[in-house]
Amino acid sequence: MLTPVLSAHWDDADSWTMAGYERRGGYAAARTALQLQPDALITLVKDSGLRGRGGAGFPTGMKWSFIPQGDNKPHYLVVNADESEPGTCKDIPLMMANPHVLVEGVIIASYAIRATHAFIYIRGEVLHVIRRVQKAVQEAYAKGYAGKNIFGSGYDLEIVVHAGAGAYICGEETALLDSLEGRRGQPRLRPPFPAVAGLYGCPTVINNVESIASVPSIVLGGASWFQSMGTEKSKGYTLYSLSGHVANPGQFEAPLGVTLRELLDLSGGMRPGHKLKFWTPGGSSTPLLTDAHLDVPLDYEGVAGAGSMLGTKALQIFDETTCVVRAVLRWTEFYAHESCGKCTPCREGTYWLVRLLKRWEAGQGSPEEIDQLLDISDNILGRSFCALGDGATSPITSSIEYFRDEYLAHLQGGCPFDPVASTLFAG
Ligand code: L3W
Ligand code: SF4
Repeated sequence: MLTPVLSAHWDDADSWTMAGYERRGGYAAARTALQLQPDALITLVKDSGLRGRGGAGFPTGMKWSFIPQGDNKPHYLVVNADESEPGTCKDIPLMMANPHVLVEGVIIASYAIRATHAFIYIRGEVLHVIRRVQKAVQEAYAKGYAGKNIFGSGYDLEIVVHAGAGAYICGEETALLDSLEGRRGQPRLRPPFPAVAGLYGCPTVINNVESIASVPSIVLGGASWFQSMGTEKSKGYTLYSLSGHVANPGQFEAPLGVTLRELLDLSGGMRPGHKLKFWTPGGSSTPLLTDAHLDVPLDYEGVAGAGSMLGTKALQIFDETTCVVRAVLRWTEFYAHESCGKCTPCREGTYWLVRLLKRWEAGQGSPEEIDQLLDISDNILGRSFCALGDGATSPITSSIEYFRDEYLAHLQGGCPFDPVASTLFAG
């Protein structure tokens, strides 16, 4: 069931070096791609069915095709490597273990959209990853795979590795662009989408690390090969990250449409002696699911049918020892801290959600405050400027849907899991 492509050689001692990557056939895809017409590459990626691996699942080839043809403006490729969604740990291991597959994908994607500059925007806290990718880019320049006249094709490309400063909101594509331009990272109004007016007001494709890293395999394997994996509308292989109360947490590369039950089998199951209570399919911005959803196909359609979203494929697994209210409080504190403050529903709403949840966890809530939590969430969802506000409501509304009794149990003297510590949460 595992389909190791991106992660196939992560255990090799030199998996991250140019020598190691080329020994495994690295950069053959870029050589092939630069002999094709750019439009043929866009058609290939469209036909493959590749969808954005950052969370939203937007068709990658379609996004590339939005870049205007025959205009005089510069085009840019920006790789969103600002991996910060709670529980998400796929892009950072990928960049550490196999940075050259990303660099190769950058060359192919930039050529396809006729960009002469590409930026890899990496989360600022992960200095070791920034250094690793910088080293790979330097190696590519030294070999003539970046810079002037790549592979003698006449195509020029400058690749810049940019370090963010550690704000979750800078993973939102337009806030990322503001940050890259040297401003405070805050979301821009869309439309216009970046494909029309992005970096410095020019047509820009922004793709997640994993999306770009998947492109070389599509060039070599072909659209049919990629389509042979996955489900009807969610094609290909992808990286799932499992964390929390599982026997063996880590990254698992498998086709879209695999189920949590199957992934748990691969990771050795729950930690011994414990059973699944709740989980997130794609980080904390996706509604929680329970053990009733063990057989939901982990693709964009299957998870949507279960009332959640696939998101970043960050499966955070919690067993029966976890207090759901405390977990939700912790996530909500994250959103309140990371709210950029631009719009009122998110800025004020997340603050009040934290205040209420702290009272609940300390046993100071009242039954009607459940309705207040839902009411505040309702005033954030769909009324915020960007997806951060919407995401902040997901753990709250879904946890109340599935665990209302556990909220009410907190009214009997605090957290039933840890009554003494719960008093520390008193607001
Ligand atoms: C041109 C149109 N382009 C859409 C493009 C758009 C963007 C992409 C997806 O949120 C999700 C969010 C989080 N013309 C277009 C168009 N586009 N219509 O398509 O756009 P959208 O609006 O569907 O989503 P988004 O704003 O990019 C991303 C979810 O991800 N998430 C968090 C992710 C966090 C990470 C991380 O830390 N690495 O990825 C978790 O679920 O909630 O739903 O490029 O320009 N007409
Ligand atoms: Fe900023 Fe939150 Fe509004 Fe997004 S929803 S613009 S993060 S305040």
